[in-house]
Amino acid sequence: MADLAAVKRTLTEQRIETPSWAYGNSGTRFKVFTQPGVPRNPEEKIADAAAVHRFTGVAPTVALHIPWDKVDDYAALTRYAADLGVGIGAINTNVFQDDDYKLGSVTNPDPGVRRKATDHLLEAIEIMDQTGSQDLKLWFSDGINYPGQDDLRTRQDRLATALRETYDRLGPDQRILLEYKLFEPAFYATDIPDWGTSYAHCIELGERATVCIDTGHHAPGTNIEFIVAFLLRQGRLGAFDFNSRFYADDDLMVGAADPFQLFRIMYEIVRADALSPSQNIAFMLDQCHNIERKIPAIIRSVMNVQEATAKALLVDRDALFAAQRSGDVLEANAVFMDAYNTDVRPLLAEVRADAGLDPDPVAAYKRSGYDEKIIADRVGGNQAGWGA
Ligand code: AOS
Ligand code: ZN
Ligand code: ZN
Repeated sequence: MADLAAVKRTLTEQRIETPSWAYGNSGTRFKVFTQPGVPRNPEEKIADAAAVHRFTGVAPTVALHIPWDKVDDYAALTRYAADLGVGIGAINTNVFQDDDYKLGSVTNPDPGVRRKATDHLLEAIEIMDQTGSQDLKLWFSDGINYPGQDDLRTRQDRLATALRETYDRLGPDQRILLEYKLFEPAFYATDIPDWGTSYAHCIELGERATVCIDTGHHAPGTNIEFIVAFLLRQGRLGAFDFNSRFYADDDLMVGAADPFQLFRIMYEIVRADALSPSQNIAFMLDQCHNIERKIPAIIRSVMNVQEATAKALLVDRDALFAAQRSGDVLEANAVFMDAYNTDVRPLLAEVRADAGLDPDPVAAYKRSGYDEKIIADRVGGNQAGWGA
């Protein structure tokens, strides 16, 4: 049996990072639906992230995206966040939004565009110096649409050159989170399409380069928990971008489409003792709430991660390992499924009550009046930046 007191302690220590862009308006390429009360500036996004933290107690950092969250004074923004009870987390870069990047950013055939893109990555590290962030999150939309459009191998060389320059600029406590994505916006070949490509570049760069797994960035049917287990074993799992998907990069609430997959992922984390903040794995959300209210959706997402984690912690590992060693296939599977099939909501309600929180964060948020207040106060909220 899992030790319940230890499970509760671990759940109290869990940390989940929310993304600034999830608080803004978003949509698909067909339509961005605006919502009343959405943030008009980075400060208001941070205020919403702080609200999520107040109700959940486990979301103390917010990831920024440059230039969507560009301000003149990042040290002041960091102090503003601290006053609201949150910290600035990963700095996300954007080398996909300018016309210049039509043929790629750091892999573009034009050296001038490559320079511009790399300079943006270096600028993001300067911002990290001011916010105290340790994580530089890199996602490249780079790729090609047609066979022969550009040289696949040369593009890898260009990518490696830009990554090297960026890595060499990192401070001693900073690291790279290198994200991969199978396709979109490039439809034939993406320059970092999978975890293996990201991992190989990380190995080439050095130990402060780690892989970021966005759960929506795989081919259907990919066994993501295998990737998690593999990268953890190699010490190269840096972060998650959690979300869920039915088809492609849907960016829906994590745990909504496939809570069982989320449980299997969290089991590998627990199995590797990698949940504690001291293990330095950033559990981030990367979601868009196109049709639902954003703050309660983010609270729900945080709770979904907590529920999957609680179930993973409840796996009776002694019994599981014993069944595995003896080759008892059905018993091993039964032990695993027992944990998954446990209703952990009462346990999490207790964990929250013990921490002085409302046991039902979504209901507490609804009662709080925060939603009504932002709707009244904020007129003319901004789009997150894009519709993905
Ligand atoms: C894009 O598909 C990726 O998931 C990115 O991580 C992210 O959504 C974007 O870069 C916003 O920062
Ligand atoms: Zn992502
Ligand atoms: Zn994505």
